[in-house]
Amino acid sequence: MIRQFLQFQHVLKRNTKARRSETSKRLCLPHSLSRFRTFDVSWFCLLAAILTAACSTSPVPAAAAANGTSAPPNLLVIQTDEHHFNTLGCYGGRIVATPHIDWLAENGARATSFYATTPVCSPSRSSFVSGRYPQNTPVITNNVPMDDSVVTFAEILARQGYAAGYAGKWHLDGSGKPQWGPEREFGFSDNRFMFNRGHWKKMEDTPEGPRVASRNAKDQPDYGVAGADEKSFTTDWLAQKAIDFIDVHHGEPFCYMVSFPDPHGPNTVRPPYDTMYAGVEVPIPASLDKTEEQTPKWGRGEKGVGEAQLRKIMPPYYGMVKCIDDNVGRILQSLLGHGILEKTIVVFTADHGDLCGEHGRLNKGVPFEGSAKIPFVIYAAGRIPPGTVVDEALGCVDFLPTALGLMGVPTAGKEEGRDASALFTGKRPAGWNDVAFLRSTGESGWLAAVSDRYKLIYSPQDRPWLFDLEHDPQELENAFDDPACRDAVKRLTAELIDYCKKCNDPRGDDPKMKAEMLSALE
Ligand SMILES: [Ca+2]
Repeated sequence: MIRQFLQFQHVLKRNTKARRSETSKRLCLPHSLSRFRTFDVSWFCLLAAILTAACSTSPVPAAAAANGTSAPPNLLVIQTDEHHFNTLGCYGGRIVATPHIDWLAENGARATSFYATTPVCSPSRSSFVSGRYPQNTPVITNNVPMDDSVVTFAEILARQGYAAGYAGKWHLDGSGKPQWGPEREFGFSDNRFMFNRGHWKKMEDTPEGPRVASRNAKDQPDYGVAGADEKSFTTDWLAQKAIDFIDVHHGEPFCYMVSFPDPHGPNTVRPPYDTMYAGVEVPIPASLDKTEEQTPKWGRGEKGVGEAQLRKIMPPYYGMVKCIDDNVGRILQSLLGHGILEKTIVVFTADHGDLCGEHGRLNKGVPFEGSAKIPFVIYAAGRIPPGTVVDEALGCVDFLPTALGLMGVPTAGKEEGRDASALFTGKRPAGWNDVAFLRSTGESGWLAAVSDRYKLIYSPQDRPWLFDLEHDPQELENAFDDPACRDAVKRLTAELIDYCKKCNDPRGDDPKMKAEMLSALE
C-alpha cells in the first residue's frame, strides 16, 4: 500500500512538472508565486486524499489488471456546462488543483483535440447522446426538442439490460424550465432528477419531488445561491443523486449521466469555494486585445470583456470548478467503496467551452479553441492504458460509437460519428483520418474542419480562415493563403465537402461557401 502511494506521488509529481512546462508554452500564463502557493496547499490535500483512498480500499490499477475485461462494464458520464479546458490540471491549468479529474486522466486517457460538434448547449448535447450531427437530431440550436426517433447510448445500453439514469441539466426537450423529469426519457429511465433547463444553484427534495430551493418573491425558482451548503448546492446535490443511484445499482450493469449546470454563469458558488480564489492572480489572455485584422468577421460583434471584469468574474468560476472536482472525488469514492471503480468506465467532459476573455469574449458559439474545444477524459481499467493521450481531432458526435466500442456493445446503426476506441486503447488503426467537423447554430452559419494541427473555417460573413494551431495557438493569424498550408487546406476542404454530402449538412449548398470550397480544391 505504501509502495503504491509512493508510486502515485512520483507519477503525480512528474505530471505536475510536465503540466507547468506545457502551460507556459501553450497558454502563456504568467507565473505567480500566489498561484503556486494555492496549488501547493491543494497539492498537500491531494496527497492526503490519495493516502486515505489507498488505505481504505484495494489499489485501483492492480485490481483493474486482475479484473480483466470479461464483465460488462458500467458507464458513468460526468458532464459540465461552459467549461474552459485549461481550468483543469490535466489540461495545463495551474490555478485550480483538480486531483480527481486528473486522476482519471493519469489512470485513463485524455483527448487533447476533442470538440463540441456545435459549441452551444442543446446541439452539442444532442450529438453527444446520439452520435448524430445536430442537423439530424434535429437540434440545430438551443431549445429545439430532440426528435423521438433519436436513439441514445442509454437506450442502447438499457436494451442490453443496463439500469440507466440521469441527473442534472438535459436541455433536449424544448424550452421548459426547469421542467423536472421530462416525459420523454430517451432510455434514461430514472430521470427523476433530470431537469430540462436552467442554471439553478440551490436544490431540495420535497414529498412532491425535487425542486429549486431558491425562490423569488412570487415563489418562482430563481438563480439565488444564498444559504446553499454542501447538501443543497446544485453540484453537491446532483453528485449525491449519482451516489444514491450507484448505491442502489452497484450490483448490476448500469449507465448513469450526471450533468452539472456549472461552471456556466451566473458565476456564484457556495462557501468556502466563493472566496477560495479571491486573492489569485487571474491570467489575462494574450488575445484579449487584438486588432480587427486578427479577428474574423464571424468573431466580431460581441460587447467584449475587459481585464477588470475578468479579475472579478474568474475567481468564482475557479471556485465552481473546484467544487466540481471535489464532487467527482465523492463519486469516485462511492465507486471505490462498492468495489466497482475498475468495472466502471468513467468519462469527464463538458458540453462546450467558455472563452473566459480569450479574443475579448465570454461564453461560446464560435470555433475558437476556448469555445469549441472541451475536456474529454476517460478512465476504463483494463481497456485504456494509464496515461494515454489522444491527439487526433474528435467531437461529441464520436462519443457514442467510441464508448460502445470500448464496451464491446453494438450501436444502433444510426450513428454518424466514428468509433475511435482504438485510439484510446493504443491500437491506432493504420490510415485513421484525423478530422472532426464543427458547425455553428443558424445565426452565424460557419462550418469547420479540424485536425490535430489545423482548423479551417468557411462562413457566409468572411473569407475562409485557417488556423495553424501549432504555430499560432492563440488563433490570431489567417494562414489560408500560406503556401506551406496549401495541402492542409485542400485536404480539409475535400473532407468538409464529403461530410456535407454524407451527413446532410445544408451549409455545403450555401452559394458563397460552396464556391470558396470548390476554388480551394483547385
Ligand atoms: Ca451549455
